[in-house]
Amino acid sequence: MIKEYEENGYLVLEGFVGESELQKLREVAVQFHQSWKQGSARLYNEGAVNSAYLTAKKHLKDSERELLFKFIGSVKLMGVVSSIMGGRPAFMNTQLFFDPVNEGQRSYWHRDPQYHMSIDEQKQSLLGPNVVHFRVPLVDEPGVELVPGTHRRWDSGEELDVRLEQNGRKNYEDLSSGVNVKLNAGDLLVFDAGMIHRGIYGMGRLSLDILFCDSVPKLVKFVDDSCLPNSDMLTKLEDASAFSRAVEIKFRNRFMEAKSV
Ligand SMILES: O=C(O)CCC(=O)C(=O)O
Repeated sequence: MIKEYEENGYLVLEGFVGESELQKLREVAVQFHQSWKQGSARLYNEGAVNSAYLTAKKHLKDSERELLFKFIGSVKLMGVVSSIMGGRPAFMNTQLFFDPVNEGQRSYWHRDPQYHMSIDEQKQSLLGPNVVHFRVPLVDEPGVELVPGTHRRWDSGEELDVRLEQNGRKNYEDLSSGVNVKLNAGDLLVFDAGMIHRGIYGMGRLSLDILFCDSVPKLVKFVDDSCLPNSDMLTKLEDASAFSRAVEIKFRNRFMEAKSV
C-alpha cells in the first residue's frame, strides 16, 4: 500500500466505509450542504464546486459535528493516515465536493499550492512538507483525474502550459498523462495535494474530503480554530492525535508570536 502511494502519489481503498456509517455521514453532509447553499447562494450560483469547514459550528449541530469528529478520529481512518504520512500527521480541514450549478462548467487541472505559491516555491514544495487528501465519496461518482508521480516530479512542458494556461493552452484541456480514477460510495481515495489533478463533475457527486498535513507551523497555521473539537469532544475520540497536534502547534505558534512582539 505504502509503496504504491509513494510511487504514484495516490491510492484507492475500495469499500473503506460500510453502508450504515456512510448513511450517517451522508445525512450530515446533506444537512451541511443545504445550510451552506443558503448562506453562500451567490458563490454556489457563480460556479463553486466545493465548500469547506464542515466541522465548524456555523452549519451543523454539536451532535452532527461529533459524528464527523468521530469518523476523522477513528482508529480505522487514522491507521491509514499514519501509515501514509508517517508518525505525526495533523488535522487540517474538511471540504465537500459537489457538482457546479452550470452543467457545462469545465473542470481544471491544478496543484493545490499553486494559488498561494510562486513557481519556485511550488518546485520546492515537491520535497515536502506534505498535505494529503483523504476523500470519501458519499454517493457513486465519476471521481478524480490524477497525473501519477507528479507529487514528486515537476510538470512536463505540456502539463505546465495547460495547468497555468500558457502558450494558448487552457486548464480544462485533456492531458495525455492523466489517469481517470472512478470512485464508488464508501471508497477512500488518498492523494497528495501537491500532485496535478482535477475533479470530474457529474452523477450528483457529494464527496467528503479530509485534509491532513505534516506537523509544521507553516501548514498548521491554515487550520481554523472553529473546526477543532473542544477538550470534551477530544476525549470521546478513539484517536484524537491529529487534532491534538493541530491544537498544540497552533498554541505554540501563538505563544511564539506573542513573545516576539
Ligand atoms: O473534485 C474536485 O472538483 C476537485 C478536487 C480537488 O481539486 C481537490 O480535492 O483538491
